[in-house]
Amino acid sequence: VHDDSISDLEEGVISNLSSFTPDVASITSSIRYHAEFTPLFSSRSFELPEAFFATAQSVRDALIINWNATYDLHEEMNAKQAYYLSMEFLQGRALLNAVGNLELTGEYAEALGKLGHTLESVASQEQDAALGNGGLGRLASCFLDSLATLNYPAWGYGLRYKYGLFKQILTKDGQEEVAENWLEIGNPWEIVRNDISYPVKFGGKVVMGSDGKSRWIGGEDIVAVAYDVPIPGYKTKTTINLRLWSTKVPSKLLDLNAFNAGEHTKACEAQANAEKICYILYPGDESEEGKILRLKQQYTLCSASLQDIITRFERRCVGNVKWEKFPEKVAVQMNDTHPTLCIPELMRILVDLKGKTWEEAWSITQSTVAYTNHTVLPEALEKWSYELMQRLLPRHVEIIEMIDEQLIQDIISEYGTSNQEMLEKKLATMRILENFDLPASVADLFGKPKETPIDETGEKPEANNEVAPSERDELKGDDTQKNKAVQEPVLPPKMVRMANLCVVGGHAVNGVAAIHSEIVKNEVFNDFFLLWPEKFQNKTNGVTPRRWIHFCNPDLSSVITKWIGTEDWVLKTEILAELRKFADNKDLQIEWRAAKRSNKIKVASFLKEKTGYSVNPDAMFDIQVKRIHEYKRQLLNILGIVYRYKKMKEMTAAERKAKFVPRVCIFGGKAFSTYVQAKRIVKFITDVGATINRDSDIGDLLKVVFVPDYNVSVAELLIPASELSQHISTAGMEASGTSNMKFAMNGCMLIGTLDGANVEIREEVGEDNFFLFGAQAHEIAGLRKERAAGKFVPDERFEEVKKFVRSGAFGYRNYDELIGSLEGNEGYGRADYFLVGKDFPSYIECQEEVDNAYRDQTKWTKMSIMNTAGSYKFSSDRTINEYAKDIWNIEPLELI
Ligand code: GPQ
Repeated sequence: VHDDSISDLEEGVISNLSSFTPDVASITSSIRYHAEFTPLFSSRSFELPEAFFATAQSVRDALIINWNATYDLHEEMNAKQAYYLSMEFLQGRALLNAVGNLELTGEYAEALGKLGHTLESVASQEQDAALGNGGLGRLASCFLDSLATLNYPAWGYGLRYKYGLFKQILTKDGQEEVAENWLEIGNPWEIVRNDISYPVKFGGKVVMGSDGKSRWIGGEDIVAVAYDVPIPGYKTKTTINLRLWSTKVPSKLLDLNAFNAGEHTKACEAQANAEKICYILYPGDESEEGKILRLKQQYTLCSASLQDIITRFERRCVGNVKWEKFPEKVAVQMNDTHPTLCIPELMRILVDLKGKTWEEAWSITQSTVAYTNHTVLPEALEKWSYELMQRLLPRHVEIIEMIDEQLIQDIISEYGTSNQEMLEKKLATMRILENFDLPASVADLFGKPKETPIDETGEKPEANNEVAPSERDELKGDDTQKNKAVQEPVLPPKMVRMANLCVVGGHAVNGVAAIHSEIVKNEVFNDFFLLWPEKFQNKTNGVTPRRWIHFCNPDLSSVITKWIGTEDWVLKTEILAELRKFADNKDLQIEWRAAKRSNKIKVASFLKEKTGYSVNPDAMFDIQVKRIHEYKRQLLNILGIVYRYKKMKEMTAAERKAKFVPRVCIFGGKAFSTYVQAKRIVKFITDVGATINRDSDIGDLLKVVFVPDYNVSVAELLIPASELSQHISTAGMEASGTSNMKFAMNGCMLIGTLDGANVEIREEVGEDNFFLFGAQAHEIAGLRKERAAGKFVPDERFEEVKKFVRSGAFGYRNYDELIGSLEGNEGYGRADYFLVGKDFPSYIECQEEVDNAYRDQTKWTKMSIMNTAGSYKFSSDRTINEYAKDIWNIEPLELI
């Protein structure tokens, strides 16, 4: 039992549970026991979903034994521990993963068989835990799996949102969002820790105490309560902890007087305000958000987690606390800028509460925290209004101001003051505070008091001066603001740049793929890189091979194990490279294709059930699943399909058959609820599908299906069945991508640009086994300039496809805005910012190559094998080992 001593009673229970032996008989009786004693359900029947809950509870018992043992080991060894702080964990379902990691899949299947169920049907009852939006959240979950598997002393910290990511429903009008109450029937995996809670405060003011120290007083008090989720490693007892915070009102604040006087509403107000913080996951994906609630969420995560980490550190020091040793015991990783407040919060605790000097606290903080950047999109680099932050976190703002001042001094001492123009530019890009006067301490160095220039872009106006692309529509419609700006110029708002604070306050900054880390160094944070080159690193993302091949694709997994002769590849993915030796072997090829086909059959029946469309499992399954975003260019994919359809319609049936390989084009992904253009894309894809799928001339030659409500479980079904997957972002814009890795592992060919991790995947699987097209990252800025200057001459095939859409081939609604965005006319923002028109010709030519390759199934199967064989680098085990060694300095600790 964590964080306090074990009572005699609990000890008795634990020793009793330890006798839980994982044979079929004891598993059966454990499931029966839980079916009977889970008060939610009647004991007379053992039906779904009761069967799921009882099974999950029985698995949970086994996890808790290992979880406690892991905790005790960490406590006893007092080794350095890493903490991964993330606003998102996209865990998906846990049951099959847990029994698989415990190596009890066969036993549970047999036990459930005896009780009249299959493990699969029981597992399918579980709700996806969708406490994340997309890649960033799923990466955090893959990292937890690897941390546990590799026996690292490490925990995750996050928030327990009552409502996770919305459920997507597709209607005739496009996407609709419905709240999904994933906790409604209970979450069997969490353990509520009413014994572990911390106060968190907002607002109030800062006063100077008689001891000369700042004190933060008054304001709104809430309490963060821990909910623990055990995370089992694969083939190891190590079971680490994901601690999620939920918020409530401190009991002393429940207004009893008001309650007694019958004013129930008032009494509950504070409670509602506190609980609201963890009510809902912010449904954004790489877009800026400015609501107080989001800042409260971020601060709750940082404050509660740091208090918890510090409590543990102090306890493990057993009466001999040496704060300078803190970085030798604790590493904190900030998953993007969302947990940036860790930096001022750790400073506040050390200086205000633990009596450290500023210099001591700064050195401890810097050596403890590190920052991962996940995007170069300017609108996603978080900035907070200074005024708002001051209202909510007045003491933190003081601390941030001091860090900013210290940074200014560092910059001046590095560059001197002789070249004032250069210095001003540096300050303008690097300062944490934006649109601020220089602090008095340095202002006189500049002759006269000066405002720092407003232009934040420094040397690269074209890289950063853009209007946030995803916000274009919203800006376009807002005439009032435009007019106002003309009439009375307003002062630019004072902002706090969280990314700059992260770079300054941490000891390491990393990008998530080689090309992305280069862009981070040479563009996004170039001035910081020139000042502190040693801070910058690359950590190419990875995915867990357990969930993303071994468990989700058992058929292919058995084929791999059979041919390599060992199952060790699940832990040591480099062994997958041995498949290369057999890539031409006919027998392997037959087995390989059979595995793929059985996965395709499952998907075909899933598509029928979800969308009503019937698809031919012998057609090529061509998939693009990811968040809907203009930079990910689902529009390029669907326009390619429209072009293909138009060509088919111009041919005779025989010509069509000779020219085109039958394809099922599958889309999936959610659009941010206010991202108008993304929602138009969803609607357009479903409209195109509706027309093509009922066209009897076309039949099985082309089907277009949009799978509703794409989530982790849907991914686990689709990825093993895919033959071609699309990763076609405008070069330089996708930080890494992680589904590209999952597809390659499952023997799927990629069509893609030289962007994110595609670059490294192509290197590993070989150029011949990757369909490459499109402009390269270094060309993009020039192409955009050319485009804006009206110098771009579109390919006639691009003109043709746009004209076809406009002709009403798929109805008329919405298409003006969509097609207009590719032309930049009628106020639809910058002309084709994502360069769909530029890449269209090379894209459709590349798709012809895909057809040609697919016709030769022997060749295609070999390419497929080469993709799995070359995917070994993309295991999150490799990524986590790199973080552990290069950033966290932690060592594995194994339970025996
Ligand atoms: N990513 Cl900043 C997200 O999913 N959400 C975000 O808010 C940000 C980044 C993604 C990014 O787009 C992908 O390219 C990465 O593969 C992924 O993070 C994990 O690094």
